[in-house]
Amino acid sequence: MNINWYPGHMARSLREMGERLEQVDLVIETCDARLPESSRNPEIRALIERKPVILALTKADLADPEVTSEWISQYREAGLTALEVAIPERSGLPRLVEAIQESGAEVVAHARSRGLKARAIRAMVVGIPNTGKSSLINALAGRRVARIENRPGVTRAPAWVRTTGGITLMDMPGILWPNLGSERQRLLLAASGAIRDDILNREEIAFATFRLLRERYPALLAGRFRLPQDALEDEAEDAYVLYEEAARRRGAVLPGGRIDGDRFARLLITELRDGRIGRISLETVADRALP
Ligand SMILES: Nc1nc2c(ncn2[C@@H]2O[C@H](COP(=O)(O)OP(=O)(O)OP(=O)(O)O)[C@@H](O)[C@H]2O)c(=O)[nH]1
Ligand SMILES: [Mg+2]
Repeated sequence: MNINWYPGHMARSLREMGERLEQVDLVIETCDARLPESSRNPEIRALIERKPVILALTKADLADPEVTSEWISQYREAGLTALEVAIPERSGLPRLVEAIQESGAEVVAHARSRGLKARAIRAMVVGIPNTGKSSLINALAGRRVARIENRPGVTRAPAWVRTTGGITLMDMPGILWPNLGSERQRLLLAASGAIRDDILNREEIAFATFRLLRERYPALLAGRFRLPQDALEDEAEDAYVLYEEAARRRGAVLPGGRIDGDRFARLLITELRDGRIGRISLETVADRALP
């Protein structure tokens, strides 16, 4: 990985997040349900510690539901308010609104006790890039206020959005941290779409993903790439040979017969991100002991 990749605007956004924190009652931290712990930025966590936090595991429709439930239980046991959301199915949104109202109830009660009209509860939505912060805000607002795109780094500046239920949300730019965890975590972050594809080697991302799918979801891999499942489950079979076979079956072949590595890597990563391989979790509770 290019060690000079960390963009200056992220450091600035982190500073701005710290300054703006005073303006909010609580924070909604988003992480990707497919790799919850590895998609939480430790620098953001340290910063928002002094505020009530709701952890939203986003894109739950793309993740393995059983693994997501385990994550939620684990987080709740650790004392965190954690819930899953899936925007395409609009699931988890009422619970999130409830959690925001619960967490902000004191603000409202305080105003009432002083005979004042309750002001809106103010929450800041933070997280790494491409975890659905703007999508979440649009869904809660019931209209397209924030720009959404399937690439990291779309939101560039903080913005307030009024939603229903007496809640005002602040959309924030996604922020990464300089080292991004272990090599494996970096590759999974890249596979999920949180890091620009050109920062890491695309074929490495694709091959790492392939090996993970082989280990955890051989039936889905076999189905999507027309590979024999028994070969995928046979440890004696070489992973790269199977990977090349998958590329061939999907037509990623160069004139002369070698596989078109770049084309297949793009195809695999795109299909994973779009959920076309199936509902996949890239990280289980057992993979990551919680701090
Ligand atoms: N399948 C699925 N896709 C989602 C969900 N939420 C967001 N997305 C998609 O994820 C991509 C990124 O969404 P954004 O809302 O722009 O993410 P963001 O966190 O605001 O990203 P930055 O502004 O770059 O930090 C878009 O293609 C969304 O359509 C979800 O719950 N499920
Ligand atoms: Mg955004």
